[in-house]
Amino acid sequence: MLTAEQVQFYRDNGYIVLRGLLSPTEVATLQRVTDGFIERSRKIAATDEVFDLEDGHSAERPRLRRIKLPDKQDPAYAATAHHPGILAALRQLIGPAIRFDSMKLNMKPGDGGEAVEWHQDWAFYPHTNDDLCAVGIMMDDMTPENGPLLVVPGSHKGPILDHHQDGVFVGAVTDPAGEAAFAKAVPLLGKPGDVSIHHARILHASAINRSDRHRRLLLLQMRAADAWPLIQHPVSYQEYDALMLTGEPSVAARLADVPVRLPLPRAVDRRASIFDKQKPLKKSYFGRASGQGMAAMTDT
Ligand SMILES: O=C(O)CCC(=O)C(=O)O
Repeated sequence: MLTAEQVQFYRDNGYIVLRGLLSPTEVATLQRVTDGFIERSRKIAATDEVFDLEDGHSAERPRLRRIKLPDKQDPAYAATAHHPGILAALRQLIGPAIRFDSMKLNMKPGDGGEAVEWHQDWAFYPHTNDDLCAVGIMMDDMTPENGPLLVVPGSHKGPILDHHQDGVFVGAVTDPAGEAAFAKAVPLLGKPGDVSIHHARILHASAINRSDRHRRLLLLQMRAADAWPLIQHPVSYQEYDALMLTGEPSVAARLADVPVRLPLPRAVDRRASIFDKQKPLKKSYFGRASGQGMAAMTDT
């Protein structure tokens, strides 16, 4: 149960970190399953439907940056969407009826795991109202060095910045106005089992992993049941209904006065990972681990 102060903090700032929401046993299970995927990735040479690999990945030095749709890959991941502590918090933050959207496991291997450039999730999937958030389950220590999530407090109440370059959606803020806001970012540090929740409109990013250890963050995208997607419509009503986690589904979409920019036209397929969507970016905020081809605006 969140306190009234915690709920107000989320409303004002657009994020919250909840300590120890997952038990040590629950986290150990996720870590063990994930270690198994890292081992399996040694046999994979190129990004596929499950494994999203950094350049330079090899059997000797696996560079797995994302497990795609982890809920479809192992029941331990799928179970996190039904976690009672997470659902209880979400009921207080976005309402009694909650629908699952999707899940991803972002890895950032040690010694240079890739940055995620500044963006607002809302720019990727606007809905009829903005009671949407991403739940981040920390599977490792999140430290200043290993590329923790960075968020700009209060930016969820601001505009949706331009995520287009040369007229196509590139999944990262290209509006120079963003830079003043990025300077106000705070890192979401924590321990395995801590959980962050950030609003779909908040400006966020994460830097290169400069430690020698993994930084693994399981991200669950959640939405109020009456928030309906403005694009990427569900394949069927039945399938959409099956995504309900708690409360009653509704066909009465709630319309809110929210800023919307559609992520169109697209530079790459909409199912591509954020790493591939952001690849065409000419100007990187964090630079590239390899140092090739990009001038970093800052080096964090
Ligand atoms: O893994 C991270 O640090 C951030 C990922 C993120 O924001 C995203 O995938 O939308």
